[in-house]
Amino acid sequence: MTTTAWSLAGNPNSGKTTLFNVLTGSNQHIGNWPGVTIERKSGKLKHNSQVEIQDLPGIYSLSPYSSEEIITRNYILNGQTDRVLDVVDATNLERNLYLTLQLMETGVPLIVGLNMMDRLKKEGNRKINLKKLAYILNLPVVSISALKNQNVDQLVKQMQESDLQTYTYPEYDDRLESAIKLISATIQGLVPTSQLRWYAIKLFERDEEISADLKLTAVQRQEIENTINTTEKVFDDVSDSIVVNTRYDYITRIMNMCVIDTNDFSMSWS
Ligand code: GDP
Ligand code: K
Ligand code: MG
Repeated sequence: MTTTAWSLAGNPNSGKTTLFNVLTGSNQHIGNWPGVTIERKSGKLKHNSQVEIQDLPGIYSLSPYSSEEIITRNYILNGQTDRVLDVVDATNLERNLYLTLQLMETGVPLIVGLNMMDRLKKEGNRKINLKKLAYILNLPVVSISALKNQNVDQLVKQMQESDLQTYTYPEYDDRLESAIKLISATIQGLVPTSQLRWYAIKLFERDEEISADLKLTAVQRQEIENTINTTEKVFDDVSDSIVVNTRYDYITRIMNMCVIDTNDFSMSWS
Protein backbone atom coordinates (compact mmCIF):
# COMPACT_ATOMS: atom_id res chain seq x y z
CA MET A 1 0.00 0.00 0.00
CA THR A 2 1.19 3.51 -0.72
CA THR A 3 1.13 6.27 1.84
CA THR A 4 -1.13 9.27 1.52
CA ALA A 5 0.10 12.68 2.62
CA TRP A 6 -2.54 14.87 4.22
CA SER A 7 -2.10 18.41 5.53
CA LEU A 8 -4.22 20.41 7.92
CA ALA A 9 -4.72 23.97 6.69
CA GLY A 10 -6.89 26.72 8.10
CA ASN A 11 -7.11 30.07 9.85
CA PRO A 12 -5.13 30.59 13.06
CA ASN A 13 -7.04 29.14 16.04
CA SER A 14 -9.45 27.12 13.94
CA GLY A 15 -8.33 24.04 15.89
CA LYS A 16 -5.75 22.49 13.54
CA THR A 17 -3.27 21.47 16.23
CA THR A 18 -6.01 20.18 18.53
CA LEU A 19 -7.33 18.06 15.68
CA PHE A 20 -3.80 17.03 14.69
CA ASN A 21 -3.23 15.72 18.22
CA VAL A 22 -6.48 13.76 18.18
CA LEU A 23 -5.68 12.28 14.76
CA THR A 24 -2.09 11.32 15.49
CA GLY A 25 -2.03 10.64 19.23
CA SER A 26 1.58 10.16 20.22
CA ASN A 27 2.79 9.41 16.66
CA GLN A 28 4.26 12.90 16.33
CA HIS A 29 7.43 14.54 15.20
CA ILE A 30 8.01 18.13 16.28
CA GLY A 31 10.54 20.45 14.62
CA ASN A 32 10.73 23.79 12.86
CA TRP A 33 10.02 24.88 9.29
CA PRO A 34 13.29 25.50 7.42
CA GLY A 35 14.73 28.96 8.04
CA VAL A 36 12.01 30.18 10.40
CA THR A 37 11.11 29.61 14.03
CA ILE A 38 7.63 28.41 13.24
CA GLU A 39 6.85 25.08 14.86
CA ARG A 40 6.31 22.18 12.52
CA LYS A 41 4.38 19.11 13.63
CA SER A 42 3.98 16.03 11.50
CA GLY A 43 2.75 12.57 12.34
CA LYS A 44 0.87 9.48 11.34
CA LEU A 45 -2.79 8.73 11.65
CA LYS A 46 -3.60 6.56 14.67
CA HIS A 47 -4.23 2.96 13.64
CA ASN A 48 -3.21 3.68 10.03
CA SER A 49 0.45 4.51 9.52
CA GLN A 50 -0.14 4.74 5.74
CA VAL A 51 -1.64 8.16 6.32
CA GLU A 52 0.86 10.92 7.03
CA ILE A 53 -0.39 14.19 8.45
CA GLN A 54 1.25 17.60 8.38
CA ASP A 55 0.01 20.46 10.57
CA LEU A 56 0.47 23.62 8.44
CA PRO A 57 0.85 27.17 9.86
CA GLY A 58 -2.40 29.07 10.37
CA ILE A 59 -3.23 31.64 7.68
CA TYR A 60 -6.10 33.82 6.48
CA SER A 61 -5.03 33.97 2.85
CA LEU A 62 -2.67 32.35 0.36
CA SER A 63 -1.10 35.67 -0.59
CA PRO A 64 2.66 35.54 -0.04
CA TYR A 65 2.99 38.28 2.60
CA SER A 66 3.86 36.37 5.77
CA SER A 67 6.21 33.42 6.38
CA GLU A 68 3.18 31.35 7.38
CA GLU A 69 1.47 32.09 4.05
CA ILE A 70 4.60 31.37 2.02
CA ILE A 71 5.22 28.05 3.79
CA THR A 72 1.65 26.90 3.30
CA ARG A 73 1.35 28.13 -0.27
CA ASN A 74 4.61 26.50 -1.40
CA TYR A 75 3.88 23.29 0.46
CA ILE A 76 0.58 22.86 -1.35
CA LEU A 77 1.64 24.10 -4.78
CA ASN A 78 4.89 22.11 -4.87
CA GLY A 79 2.88 18.94 -4.51
CA GLN A 80 4.22 18.05 -1.06
CA THR A 81 0.76 17.03 0.04
CA ASP A 82 -1.70 14.72 -1.73
CA ARG A 83 -4.74 16.17 -0.04
CA VAL A 84 -5.70 18.97 2.30
CA LEU A 85 -8.04 18.89 5.26
CA ASP A 86 -9.33 22.44 5.62
CA VAL A 87 -10.06 23.01 9.32
CA VAL A 88 -12.85 25.59 9.42
CA ASP A 89 -14.06 27.33 12.58
CA ALA A 90 -17.85 26.97 12.33
CA THR A 91 -18.32 29.99 14.62
CA ASN A 92 -16.41 32.16 12.12
CA LEU A 93 -17.60 30.57 8.92
CA GLU A 94 -17.67 33.67 6.74
CA ARG A 95 -14.07 34.64 7.47
CA ASN A 96 -12.79 31.06 7.24
CA LEU A 97 -14.40 30.44 3.85
CA TYR A 98 -12.15 33.04 2.28
CA LEU A 99 -9.23 30.65 2.67
CA THR A 100 -11.37 27.67 1.64
CA LEU A 101 -12.05 29.30 -1.73
CA GLN A 102 -8.35 29.94 -2.25
CA LEU A 103 -7.46 26.37 -1.30
CA MET A 104 -9.98 25.20 -3.89
CA GLU A 105 -8.36 27.46 -6.47
CA THR A 106 -5.04 25.61 -6.02
CA GLY A 107 -6.71 22.47 -7.34
CA VAL A 108 -5.55 20.29 -4.41
CA PRO A 109 -8.12 17.64 -3.36
CA LEU A 110 -9.90 18.99 -0.32
CA ILE A 111 -12.14 17.98 2.56
CA VAL A 112 -13.69 20.48 4.96
CA GLY A 113 -13.60 19.67 8.67
CA LEU A 114 -16.17 22.03 10.15
CA ASN A 115 -14.77 22.39 13.67
CA MET A 116 -15.99 24.01 16.93
CA MET A 117 -19.46 22.54 16.48
CA ASP A 118 -19.77 22.24 20.28
CA ARG A 119 -19.22 26.00 20.61
CA LEU A 120 -21.62 26.77 17.77
CA LYS A 121 -24.32 24.74 19.52
CA LYS A 122 -23.56 26.30 22.89
CA GLU A 123 -23.74 29.82 21.47
CA GLY A 124 -27.06 28.73 20.01
CA ASN A 125 -27.61 31.68 17.68
CA ARG A 126 -26.67 30.14 14.38
CA LYS A 127 -27.42 27.03 12.39
CA ILE A 128 -25.41 25.78 9.43
CA ASN A 129 -27.05 23.55 6.87
CA LEU A 130 -24.24 21.08 6.25
CA LYS A 131 -25.83 19.38 3.28
CA LYS A 132 -26.29 22.66 1.45
CA LEU A 133 -22.76 23.77 2.31
CA ALA A 134 -21.29 20.54 0.93
CA TYR A 135 -23.51 20.86 -2.13
CA ILE A 136 -22.53 24.44 -2.95
CA LEU A 137 -18.83 23.89 -2.34
CA ASN A 138 -19.05 20.50 -4.01
CA LEU A 139 -16.75 19.18 -1.29
CA PRO A 140 -17.10 16.65 1.52
CA VAL A 141 -17.97 18.54 4.72
CA VAL A 142 -17.77 16.77 8.10
CA SER A 143 -18.81 18.59 11.27
CA ILE A 144 -16.61 17.89 14.28
CA SER A 145 -15.47 19.07 17.65
CA ALA A 146 -11.73 18.46 17.87
CA LEU A 147 -11.67 19.55 21.51
CA LYS A 148 -14.36 17.08 22.56
CA ASN A 149 -13.33 14.43 20.04
CA GLN A 150 -16.84 14.44 18.58
CA ASN A 151 -17.44 12.95 15.12
CA VAL A 152 -13.69 12.76 14.42
CA ASP A 153 -14.11 9.05 13.59
CA GLN A 154 -16.50 10.10 10.83
CA LEU A 155 -13.92 12.55 9.53
CA VAL A 156 -11.23 9.86 9.52
CA LYS A 157 -13.59 7.59 7.60
CA GLN A 158 -14.13 10.33 5.02
CA MET A 159 -10.36 10.90 4.76
CA GLN A 160 -9.74 7.23 4.05
CA GLU A 161 -12.62 6.90 1.61
CA SER A 162 -12.15 9.98 -0.48
CA ASP A 163 -10.44 9.37 -3.78
CA LEU A 164 -8.31 11.87 -5.65
CA GLN A 165 -11.14 13.05 -7.87
CA THR A 166 -11.01 16.63 -8.97
CA TYR A 167 -13.89 18.91 -8.20
CA THR A 168 -15.56 21.84 -9.85
CA TYR A 169 -14.19 25.23 -8.93
CA PRO A 170 -16.36 27.93 -7.46
CA GLU A 171 -17.70 29.84 -10.46
CA TYR A 172 -17.18 33.56 -10.12
CA ASP A 173 -18.63 36.51 -12.01
CA ASP A 174 -18.83 35.81 -15.78
CA ARG A 175 -16.66 38.81 -16.61
CA LEU A 176 -13.90 37.57 -14.32
CA GLU A 177 -14.35 34.01 -15.59
CA SER A 178 -13.71 35.13 -19.19
CA ALA A 179 -10.48 36.82 -18.12
CA ILE A 180 -9.39 33.67 -16.25
CA LYS A 181 -10.16 31.62 -19.36
CA LEU A 182 -8.09 33.85 -21.62
CA ILE A 183 -5.11 33.90 -19.25
CA SER A 184 -5.37 30.12 -18.81
CA ALA A 185 -5.12 29.72 -22.59
CA THR A 186 -1.97 31.85 -22.64
CA ILE A 187 -0.18 29.80 -19.97
CA GLN A 188 -1.54 26.36 -20.87
CA GLY A 189 1.27 23.78 -20.76
CA LEU A 190 3.45 25.90 -18.47
CA VAL A 191 1.83 24.70 -15.25
CA PRO A 192 0.12 21.48 -14.07
CA THR A 193 -3.42 21.33 -15.43
CA SER A 194 -4.93 21.12 -11.94
CA GLN A 195 -3.17 24.40 -11.03
CA LEU A 196 -4.05 26.29 -14.19
CA ARG A 197 -6.85 28.24 -12.53
CA TRP A 198 -4.67 29.18 -9.56
CA TYR A 199 -1.92 30.57 -11.81
CA ALA A 200 -4.39 32.38 -14.05
CA ILE A 201 -5.96 34.12 -11.04
CA LYS A 202 -2.55 35.04 -9.61
CA LEU A 203 -1.45 36.50 -12.96
CA PHE A 204 -4.73 38.41 -13.13
CA GLU A 205 -3.85 39.84 -9.70
CA ARG A 206 -0.46 40.86 -11.20
CA ASP A 207 1.43 38.63 -8.75
CA GLU A 208 5.01 39.47 -9.76
CA GLU A 209 6.55 36.39 -8.15
CA ILE A 210 4.37 34.10 -10.22
CA SER A 211 5.02 35.79 -13.55
CA ALA A 212 8.77 35.64 -12.84
CA ASP A 213 8.49 31.92 -11.91
CA LEU A 214 6.76 31.10 -15.17
CA LYS A 215 9.40 32.90 -17.27
CA LEU A 216 6.74 34.39 -19.53
CA THR A 217 7.74 35.87 -22.86
CA ALA A 218 7.15 39.54 -23.59
CA VAL A 219 4.30 38.58 -25.92
CA GLN A 220 2.63 36.43 -23.26
CA ARG A 221 2.99 39.19 -20.68
CA GLN A 222 1.42 41.68 -23.09
CA GLU A 223 -1.49 39.35 -23.86
CA ILE A 224 -2.17 38.94 -20.16
CA GLU A 225 -1.85 42.66 -19.47
CA ASN A 226 -4.35 43.40 -22.25
CA THR A 227 -6.84 40.98 -20.72
CA ILE A 228 -6.39 42.55 -17.29
CA ASN A 229 -6.78 46.09 -18.64
CA THR A 230 -9.99 45.25 -20.49
CA THR A 231 -11.46 43.56 -17.43
CA GLU A 232 -10.51 46.44 -15.14
CA LYS A 233 -12.39 48.82 -17.43
CA VAL A 234 -15.44 46.57 -17.43
CA PHE A 235 -15.46 46.40 -13.62
CA ASP A 236 -14.18 49.94 -13.12
CA ASP A 237 -11.86 48.52 -10.46
CA VAL A 238 -8.28 47.27 -10.13
CA SER A 239 -7.64 43.59 -10.71
CA ASP A 240 -6.63 42.39 -7.25
CA SER A 241 -9.60 44.14 -5.73
CA ILE A 242 -11.89 42.56 -8.36
CA VAL A 243 -10.75 39.12 -7.21
CA VAL A 244 -11.17 39.89 -3.50
CA ASN A 245 -14.66 41.34 -4.03
CA THR A 246 -15.71 38.42 -6.20
CA ARG A 247 -14.66 35.93 -3.55
CA TYR A 248 -16.60 37.86 -0.90
CA ASP A 249 -19.69 37.99 -3.15
CA TYR A 250 -19.46 34.23 -3.49
CA ILE A 251 -19.14 33.81 0.28
CA THR A 252 -22.16 36.06 0.84
CA ARG A 253 -24.19 33.79 -1.44
CA ILE A 254 -23.00 30.72 0.50
CA MET A 255 -23.89 32.35 3.83
CA ASN A 256 -27.34 33.34 2.58
CA MET A 257 -28.06 29.81 1.45
CA CYS A 258 -26.51 27.78 4.27
CA VAL A 259 -26.69 29.77 7.49
CA ILE A 260 -29.66 30.69 9.61
CA ASP A 261 -29.22 33.26 12.33
CA THR A 262 -31.73 32.14 14.94
CA ASN A 263 -31.38 35.52 16.67
CA ASP A 264 -33.16 37.07 13.69
CA PHE A 265 -36.20 34.94 14.54
CA SER A 266 -36.29 35.77 18.23
CA MET A 267 -35.87 39.47 17.43
CA SER A 268 -38.76 39.47 15.01
CA TRP A 269 -40.96 37.72 17.61
CA SER A 270 -40.18 39.99 20.53
P1 GDP B 1 -4.76 26.21 15.63
O1 GDP B 1 -4.22 27.58 15.78
O2 GDP B 1 -5.61 26.10 14.40
O3 GDP B 1 -3.74 25.13 15.71
O4 GDP B 1 -5.80 26.00 16.81
P2 GDP B 1 -5.61 25.22 18.20
O5 GDP B 1 -5.71 23.76 17.99
O6 GDP B 1 -4.37 25.72 18.87
O7 GDP B 1 -6.92 25.68 18.96
C1 GDP B 1 -7.16 27.02 19.29
C2 GDP B 1 -8.07 27.08 20.51
O8 GDP B 1 -9.35 26.54 20.18
C3 GDP B 1 -7.57 26.25 21.67
O9 GDP B 1 -7.88 26.93 22.85
C4 GDP B 1 -8.37 24.95 21.56
O10 GDP B 1 -8.55 24.31 22.80
C5 GDP B 1 -9.68 25.46 21.03
N1 GDP B 1 -10.41 24.46 20.24
C6 GDP B 1 -9.93 23.67 19.26
N2 GDP B 1 -10.90 22.87 18.76
C7 GDP B 1 -12.03 23.16 19.44
C8 GDP B 1 -13.38 22.67 19.38
O11 GDP B 1 -13.76 21.80 18.61
N3 GDP B 1 -14.27 23.24 20.25
C9 GDP B 1 -13.91 24.23 21.13
N4 GDP B 1 -14.86 24.71 21.92
N5 GDP B 1 -12.65 24.70 21.20
C10 GDP B 1 -11.72 24.18 20.38
K1 K C 1 -2.96 28.67 18.16
MG1 MG D 1 -1.65 25.28 15.69
